[in-house]
Amino acid sequence: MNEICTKPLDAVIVGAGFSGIYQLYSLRDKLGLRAKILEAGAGVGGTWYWNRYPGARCDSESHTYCYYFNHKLLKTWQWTERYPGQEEILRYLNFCVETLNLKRDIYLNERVSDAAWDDQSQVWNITTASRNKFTARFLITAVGCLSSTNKPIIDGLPAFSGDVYHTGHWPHEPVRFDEKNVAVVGTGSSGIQAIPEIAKQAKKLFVLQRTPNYSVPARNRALNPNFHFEFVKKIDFWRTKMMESRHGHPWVAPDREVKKTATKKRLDIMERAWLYGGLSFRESFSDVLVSAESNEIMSEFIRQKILKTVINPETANKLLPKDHPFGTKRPPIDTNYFETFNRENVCLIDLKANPITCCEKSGIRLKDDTLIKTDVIVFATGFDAMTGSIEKLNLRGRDGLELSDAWNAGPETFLGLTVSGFPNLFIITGPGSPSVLTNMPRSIEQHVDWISNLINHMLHAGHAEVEADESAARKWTKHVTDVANQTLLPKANHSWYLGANIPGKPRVFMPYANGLNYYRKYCDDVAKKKYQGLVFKSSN
Ligand code: N01
Repeated sequence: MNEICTKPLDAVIVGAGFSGIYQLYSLRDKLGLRAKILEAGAGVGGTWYWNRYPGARCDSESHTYCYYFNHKLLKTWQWTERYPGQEEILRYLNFCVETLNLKRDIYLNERVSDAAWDDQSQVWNITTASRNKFTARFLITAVGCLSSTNKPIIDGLPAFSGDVYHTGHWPHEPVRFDEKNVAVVGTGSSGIQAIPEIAKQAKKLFVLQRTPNYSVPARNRALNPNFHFEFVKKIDFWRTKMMESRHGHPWVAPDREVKKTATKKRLDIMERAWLYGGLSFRESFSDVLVSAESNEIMSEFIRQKILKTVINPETANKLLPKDHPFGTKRPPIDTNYFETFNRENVCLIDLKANPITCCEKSGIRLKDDTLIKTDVIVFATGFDAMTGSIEKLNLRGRDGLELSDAWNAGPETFLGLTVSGFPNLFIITGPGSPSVLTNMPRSIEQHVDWISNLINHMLHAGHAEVEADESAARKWTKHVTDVANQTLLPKANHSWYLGANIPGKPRVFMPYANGLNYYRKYCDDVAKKKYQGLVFKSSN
């Protein structure tokens, strides 16, 4: 444990995941500032520190899911699989911290419990759960978009005598399911990854599904050792390709529409993309997220794949996603998800037809009075996404304004990065930025560079404070909604993109849907125009 620094700092960064690590490096090693990370966990890694459930794996391809800002990191680290698994990503992030010599500026086991802006001294006063206090001129939240777990409130759950886990807060000790009956609640990306792995071990696995989900095969594979050397030779090519794309992945949808492509041709295209696997399937055409007619053709293609894969027709029918267009909820990619329902030890329960009424000592009771006898319940029920982890920091801005009050009707930001009334606060991948719609490391590097350039600008110009102009933030937030409404994305009215998975959360489409390429140009333009949309103030 590092000795706690009580001297005033230039910056406190909250969180030691992908964003916090690069932000610390940028402020400390590029700008020469005194910066520290406060991290709630006992190790670095963020998402990849907490999400240790069986099958946890990234859905971005490994050579794209890493830092690009440092050639040494890129050259040295070699990924072993097409999609990196949790354990490998966590090792990678620890390797980056070691290589960049960042450890001494990261305080672990320090969960920020509140932070208040002091208008007089123009600093943030930050307190952690262990009652340590920090003062810093800049406060940067790097808490991730999917960190605050959503565990449903079910009557009687405390009386359940078995083990209860949440995929987003998985124990560090190995969890064994052998000879056990297991119930998994939730079939989002986490459930879809965990279910095939748990099914291999459990005596009996009950999958409790509320909404059937689309999923595309990942087609993970080991990487040929030459892959790394070829990739490193063309780093600039890969970087440019990703930064000029909509989603920060190294592909751009060709200029062709599903509905205008002849039936045989579009089937061939979809078959090829299905065989190749992964998220690029969605990008086989340009209009999947804007034309309901085109989307339905692709959605039906996936439904037919499910019907062909799952042997029991009743189970197959229950698995068919029908109430939202493909891609309007975050599309999972899987390894043998639908195939798992052909195993004799796996039983699918349709919670829409037969909801959970309560938990009892020995299991989960359903509306038709069935008792699912289980030894373990795994909640794969997601997160209070995008705003949950930021609001948990109990931020108080100018005049004691609480962030949860400022965001009462939904998050309002300028570019997803700054909030009016909260001086010198920056949010990495905040609501109103492309974040969760993109390959995260690309969005993170763009955010960190932009924030660091702005801080550098302030240091040179002698500004003491910066915050979003109120009308610029309002305008940006309206633009975020308008852009989403031009797509099919808000059509999945139970999606966490809209906050709909959390009871009482305002229904606002939170990520910026216009693409990383467009967003990046917008941010650059704001900087070029002397940070139009931001308000600066000098020292008191
Ligand atoms: O969470 P989710 P997740 N009773 O919210 C169900 C990223 N990620 O952890 O659809 C019963 O998507 C809920 O049902 P419904 C990725 O961005 C990435 O799986 O709301 N069920 C749904 O089925 C992803 O999108 C990777 O009706 C309840 C499930 O639980 C995000 O994290 C891997 C319920 C929650 O799905 C979140 O994914 C994993 C209740 N009360 C995660 N409440 C990769 O990189 C919720 N559900 C591959």
